[in-house]
Amino acid sequence: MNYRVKKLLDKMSLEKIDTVFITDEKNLYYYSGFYKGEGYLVIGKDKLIVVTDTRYTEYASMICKGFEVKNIALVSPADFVSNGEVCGFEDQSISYKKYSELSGQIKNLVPLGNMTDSLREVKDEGEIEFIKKAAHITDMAFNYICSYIQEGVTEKQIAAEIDSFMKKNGADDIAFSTIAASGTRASLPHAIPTDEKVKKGDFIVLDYGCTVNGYCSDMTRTVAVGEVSDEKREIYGRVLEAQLMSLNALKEGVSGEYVDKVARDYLDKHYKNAFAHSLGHSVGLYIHEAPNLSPRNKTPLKENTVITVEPGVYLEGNTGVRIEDLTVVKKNGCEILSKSPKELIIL
Ligand SMILES: [Mn+2]
Repeated sequence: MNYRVKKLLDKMSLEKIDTVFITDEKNLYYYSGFYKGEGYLVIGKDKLIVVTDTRYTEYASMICKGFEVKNIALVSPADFVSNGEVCGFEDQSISYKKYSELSGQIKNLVPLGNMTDSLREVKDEGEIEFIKKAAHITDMAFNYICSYIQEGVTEKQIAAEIDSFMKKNGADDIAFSTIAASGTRASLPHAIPTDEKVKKGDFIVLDYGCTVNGYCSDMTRTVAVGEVSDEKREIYGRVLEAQLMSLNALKEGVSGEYVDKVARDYLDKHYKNAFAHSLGHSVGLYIHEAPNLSPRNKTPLKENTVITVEPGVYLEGNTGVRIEDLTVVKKNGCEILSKSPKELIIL
């Protein structure tokens, strides 16, 4: 039995849950190795089952060590549960359709909250290796895109170049829709690339990442085109300073709230309320995972949490800057996985 399943069984026994149904696609992969498959897992003491359809049964038998594989057409969830058992379901992600099927068959059904997700918060060595590979491809793409960007290319063209570069260089896929926001649109933290052409004096916010073996990377850099005004240079310097200060504060045992506050207090002094989102989020099989670096996270951070540090300043109708690194929380600091330069680059 793999150590992830073992840890889950320990948690289940503490909560007095006999059997869990895992329906979340990423948790399916995390606990059984079943990548991009459809179906569900049944996990209990002496009970490790992958239920899937005939497109995947042979694959699942090869990949999911220690699991029995059942054909979804021939079984129903109730077949795996004996009378009186307490069963858990993933209430935070299950579809209403799947929930209806489960609850129609199983009496003692309880919501698991974040039990199955929370085990993914701390990454193991193998997971960190995949994330490092993804971060490396992301860095290579930054180097490439700096040679591509010039006056007259569009945001959409820039985004397409980044995406195809990453796929040609070993990424399985992009981790989320690439952001390339130029001109006044740089003030939109999650801008969608348009046909707008890059102009002299623009800032361009580039926020993108890729996946390797299902694990995501995430990085943001802001570059200037042609020339940069004193105002823009100053904003850039402040965001970089806030980012370096918060990277310095990040380590095991401090809270997400604390690290967020380091950047927020500094930026608020210079640009009141212009840092409009939280400082960072964990990254793993999902691009946004818990825990976060945010005013709402008062829990001490654990070693080997993979988390972003991404302060920004957004001035509506004017411009915006964000600088984001992907990091691993360590005992006495953090390891920065994003290696792309952070001094202001003028292309
Ligand atoms: Mn991010």
